[in-house]
Amino acid sequence: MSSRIIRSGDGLKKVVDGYTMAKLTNTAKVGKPGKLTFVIDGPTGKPQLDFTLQQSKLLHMYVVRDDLTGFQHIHPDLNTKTGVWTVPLTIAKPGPYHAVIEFEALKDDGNFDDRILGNTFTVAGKYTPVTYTPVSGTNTVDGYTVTLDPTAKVHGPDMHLKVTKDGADVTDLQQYLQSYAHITGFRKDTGEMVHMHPNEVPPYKTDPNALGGPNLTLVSLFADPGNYRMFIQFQTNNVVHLVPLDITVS
Ligand SMILES: [Cu+2]
Repeated sequence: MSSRIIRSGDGLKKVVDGYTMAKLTNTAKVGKPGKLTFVIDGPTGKPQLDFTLQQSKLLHMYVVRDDLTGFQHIHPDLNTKTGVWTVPLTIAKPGPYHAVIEFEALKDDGNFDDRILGNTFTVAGKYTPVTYTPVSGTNTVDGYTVTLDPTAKVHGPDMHLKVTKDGADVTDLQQYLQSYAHITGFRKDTGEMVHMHPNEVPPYKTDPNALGGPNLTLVSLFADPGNYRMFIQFQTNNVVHLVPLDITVS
C-alpha cells in the first residue's frame, strides 16, 4: 500500500520492465456507453493473471483527452482466466485519449511489481481541442472550493491543499478508496502522469467512517518541471467531486 508513493512509471510507455499494456480496444462512441478492454502481458510474454489490491482495487485507470479535458478515474475488472480487463466507458467528446493504468502484479515469489503503463485510443469524430486556459490557486466545483499551491518544485517541499464551502472549512471529507483525496496530474506538453495522495492517511482499517479536512498536504512526486493540470477528487455525503487546478512545477 505504501508502495504507491513510489513512482514506477509516468504513464507514457506501453512497456515498462517487461510489462506491456496490450490490445487496448475501445467500443465507446461519443455519448454512447461502450467499454475499454486490454491485457497486461507479464515479463514472460503471457497475460499477467495475479495482482494485489491497491486502495481496495486491483487496478486504477486514469483516462484523459489530449487537451487535458474529460478526465476519468475508473476501475476495470479482470477476467482471471484470460487476463482480459474490461471497464464500462462513456465519453462525451471525440478525439485522442490517453489511458494510464497503475497496478501491483503479484509474482510467483510472493513479491509484487508496482507499475504504471499507458496507451492511447481514439473516439471517432471531429476533434476540437479546448484552448489551454490555466486555472490556478483556487477553483470551485459543486460548491466546493479547492485551494492548491499554484507552484511546486521537482521533489520539492510538501504542497498544500484546502477544501472549503461557502467560505467555511470542510471537515467532512469521507474516505474514498482509502484516502481523503486522489490527485492525478498530467503534464501539458507530454501527458506525463503523476498520482498523489495526502499525507493525512485515514484510519480506513479501524475507522472507515472517520472524516478529514479541510487541510491536506502532499509530497511533491513530480519528476520533471512543466505545467500540469491536477484533477483533485474527494468525497462528501457519498458523492465524489472532481476539481481541476493547474500548477507550474519548476
Ligand atoms: Cu488515488
